[in-house]
Amino acid sequence: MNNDKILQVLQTQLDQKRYEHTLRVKDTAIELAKRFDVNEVDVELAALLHDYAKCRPKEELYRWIIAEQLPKDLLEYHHELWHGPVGSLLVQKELGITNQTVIDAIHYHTTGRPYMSDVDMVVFVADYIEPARDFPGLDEVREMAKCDLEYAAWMVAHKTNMYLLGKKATLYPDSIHTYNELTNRLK
Ligand code: DGI
Ligand code: FE
Ligand code: FE
Repeated sequence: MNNDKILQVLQTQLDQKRYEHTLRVKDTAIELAKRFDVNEVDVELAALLHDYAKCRPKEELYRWIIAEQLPKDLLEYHHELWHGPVGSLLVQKELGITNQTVIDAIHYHTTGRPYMSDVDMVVFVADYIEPARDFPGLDEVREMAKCDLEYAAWMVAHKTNMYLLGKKATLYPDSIHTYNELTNRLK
């Protein structure tokens, strides 16, 4: 399936707001891939598909997690965490995607994971810094993303976890493990 066809599919899967976010993440991710010499073909496909399941009803996401080989502990955490893992499954089932690097980057785009691949990190960072985002402290992440991909990914993990702690949300284990592993790497 070529990327034009994928854009057509995304128009049917996503609402307008999410579709436009996806296009911005794709452009940002390609820019990062060029800068840090990461496989642009994998990055483009992963960025295009990262929120593939985002607009599915949470009841459907729940059913996929129950029915398929996905981590069951997701169900004990906020449903916002479900669209990455389920999306990684549905792009295989519905679009025939077989590239494991792409599948993993979609799966882990919300929480990250320890030992993230370069493609994982590019999507993780691009999703956070795309031009329409407006989080506190975002400019320093955008600056870091001009020179150090690992450090920028650390900042995303740190800021996301701080934000969640600030509102007394629970942290999914992958979110904590991502932060710990990136912190150790940067020491
Ligand atoms: O899908 P997007 O909106 O483009 O972005 P995303 O997939 O990175 O994140 C969606 C939300 O998930 C975001 O508001 C932060 C939240 N999130 C990330 N890690 C955790 C989390 N929420 C909880 N409860 N626990 C986490 O560990
Ligand atoms: Fe997402
Ligand atoms: Fe996103």
